[in-house]
Amino acid sequence: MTTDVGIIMGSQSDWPTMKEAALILDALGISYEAKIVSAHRTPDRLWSYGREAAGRGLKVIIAGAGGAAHLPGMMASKTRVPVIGVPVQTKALSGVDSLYSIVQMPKGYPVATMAIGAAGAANAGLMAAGILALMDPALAERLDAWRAALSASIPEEPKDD
Ligand code: RP5
Repeated sequence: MTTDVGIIMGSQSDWPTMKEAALILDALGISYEAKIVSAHRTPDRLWSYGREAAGRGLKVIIAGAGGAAHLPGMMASKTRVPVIGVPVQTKALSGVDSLYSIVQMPKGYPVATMAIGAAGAANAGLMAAGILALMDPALAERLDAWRAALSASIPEEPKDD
């Protein structure tokens, strides 16, 4: 049994954000692993993770990092497995630094870049689910049900607190 999604992040401090992706994958019954892989602090780990990703059967990688956030782009340079990038919110520059570090990839090595922070991480999980659902009709049904439940939870009119 292979693991479908790799959630990787630059630091333990990214986990509260990246956990939002994991919660979505849990809710949709998608197999994943979560690993700390830092472009700067553990470059050898990044290299071996990228080198082995396709052979291990990973189908999507969700990569989150903050600040000088090189992890998603470097991972995209090392594997053909699609990489979804999550810019983690930072204290100094509110995550705009992370976003700019991830989004502006040169031609040839794409990273599908999400919004900054928790919403971006959750959407990364949903984007991974959408990709996997192309090959998995049962997952497609679960994803459709998840989306319908979200829609149904939105009231038609606002109310006072
Ligand atoms: C990045 O530096 C990580 O992705 C993290 O968002 C940021 C800060 O890391 P810590 O100093 O909290 O470990 O590499």
